[in-house]
Parts: sequence; C-alpha cells; structure tokens
Amino acid sequence: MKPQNKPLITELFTADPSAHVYEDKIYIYPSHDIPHNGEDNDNGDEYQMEDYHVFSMEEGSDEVTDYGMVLHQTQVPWVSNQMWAPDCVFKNGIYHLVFPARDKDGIFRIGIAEGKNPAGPFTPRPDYIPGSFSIDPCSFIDDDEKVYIYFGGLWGGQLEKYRTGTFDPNGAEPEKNEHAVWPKVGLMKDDMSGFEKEPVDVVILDENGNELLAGDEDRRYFEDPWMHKHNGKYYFSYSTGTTHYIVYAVADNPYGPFTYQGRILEPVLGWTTHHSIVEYHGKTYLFYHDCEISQGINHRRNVKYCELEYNEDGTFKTITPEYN
Ligand code: FUB
Repeated sequence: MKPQNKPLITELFTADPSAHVYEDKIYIYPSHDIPHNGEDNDNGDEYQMEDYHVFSMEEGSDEVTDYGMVLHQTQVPWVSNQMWAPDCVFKNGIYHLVFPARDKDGIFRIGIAEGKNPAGPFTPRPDYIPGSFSIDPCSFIDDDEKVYIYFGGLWGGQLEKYRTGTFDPNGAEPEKNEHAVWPKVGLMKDDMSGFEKEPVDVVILDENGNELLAGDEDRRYFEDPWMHKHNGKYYFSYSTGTTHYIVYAVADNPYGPFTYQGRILEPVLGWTTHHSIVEYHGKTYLFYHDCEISQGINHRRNVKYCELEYNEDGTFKTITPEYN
C-alpha cells in the first residue's frame, strides 16, 4: 500500500473517514457529502448527508473498493436528517456501524446498525442508544475487549448545549477563561445494547496539569475524537475546529485525564478537518479529508490518507498538507 496525498475516492464526495483493519484489509467508514448549493453556517446546515457507503483497500494495490450504499436515513426509524461522521466496531461477532444523526426533534443522537460483514449491509436498531447525544462517535476496544465510545462536537454538534447535564437549547460555549467544553466517553455494555454507565467528561490538561481553557482555541477540543493505543499509552486525538488542527493528548487509561502533546496535522484546504489512525502491516496511517477536488467547497470533501510516524519518545511527527 503506497501512502499518497491525493483523493482516495473520486466518484463520490466523502469525509470523516474512520479506518479499521478487518480480514486483513483496511475498511473505511466515511460520511457521504451531497453536492448541493446551500450556504455554509455555524449550525452545519450545509452537511446534509443521507446515507453511508463503505470502502476497502489492501496491501499491494491503490484500488479502493466501494461496496455501495449500506444504510440510508429512510431505513432508520428515529432519524430525521444529517447522518454525520460514522465509525464501526466489531464485537460479539457483529459489525456495529455507529453513527450520529438528528432525531425527529432535531437533536443529535447516536445510533447503531448491525451487520455480519464489515462491508455491510447494516440493519439499524429501531431507536438510538439511550442517553446518547451530540456527534462524531469513535469506538475503541481495549485489550480487555471492553468497548468505549468517545463522542461530541461543538456548534452544529450541540455539545455545548449539555453543560448543565441535560439539553439546553440556549446552551452556549463557556467564557474564554473557563475550562473548555469536554468531549464524552461512555463504556458500552458487553452486549452492546447501550452504555454501561452514563458517559463522562474527557478532561484535557496542559503541560502544567491545568485544564485547557475555552479560549485556548489552538488546543481545546472541538470535534472529531479518535482513540488508539501505542506502547501502553492511550492517545486521544481530535480537531480544534476553529483553528483547524488535528492534535492529540495522552493518558495511561481510557478515561484520562489526558495531557496535551502537540499537533498531528496542520490545517487542510476546507473548514473542517477530521481523521482516524490505523495500524496496518507494521505502519501507522492517518486517514483524513480535505476539499481538494471541490477546491475549497466545505461540504464537498474528499478522503485522503498518508503515513503517520512516531518519534522515539512516542510523540508524532507533524504532517503539513501540501497543495500545488
Ligand atoms: O461531516 C459533518 C461534520 O463535519 C462532522 O461531524 C465533523 O467532525 C466535521 O467533519
């Protein structure tokens, strides 16, 4: 597999790639952007995705297989619209497509659709995960087989509306000198039927052990969580949104607190930046998106990937996207 810095999928607009290795292939679970002419706004109304496709690629080939549409919003009883960034988790012999969407009241929830194969098709559960909210679910299976779901996104993703513990339609971001809004992590029940306990905050600290502040937009969490483990450490990576970085923080357990480390990816072409990290045949790859094909139209994105390298001390070599 030759790392590349060009759009991986050109037939469709794809974004938010979650990559996993199943059956010795890399499977990619992205959003499917729709090329409408709507305006951008801070509520994310331009991201009107309706369905999911699954893709795979394997060693020795640049070919990407598109398995076609594996789930459409009309199949999911609780969904009204906006099927955003999905992920997949293999547990108990079932592939669980985990995805956020707005419910019939316009509130983002997280649902699960189940399949026997990594390429789907997936059968949606009739209702969303009880107690789920906001967007960008990322699943992580620890060495003890426990499954965690990290999630949350500001603005269109509604995360700041839960600062009091319940949904407040007028909920706003904290003052700049208050601690940032934290993403959430929920431990799943072993049968994947729901959260074992109520999701809790994922706290991110600076190098002095102080909580990152809401005004620290170069480092604070905005959306796009990803979790992976390397040499026994838990790496929590995410997008800073308004400053467009993919950054990471490290802890010695899946709940944190995590300590901020640095940047993984400098800003790409387009407002959003979103990623996943996967190990395959001894190398680490970063999957991400930008707007190269559309030349910067924010809701017409394309997935890319490149190799991601660690330094000897376990930090990452920062990647700077290159454009001609
Ligand atoms: O694709 C819609 C939203 O854009 C995702 O949920 C965010 O992470 C951002 O990529």
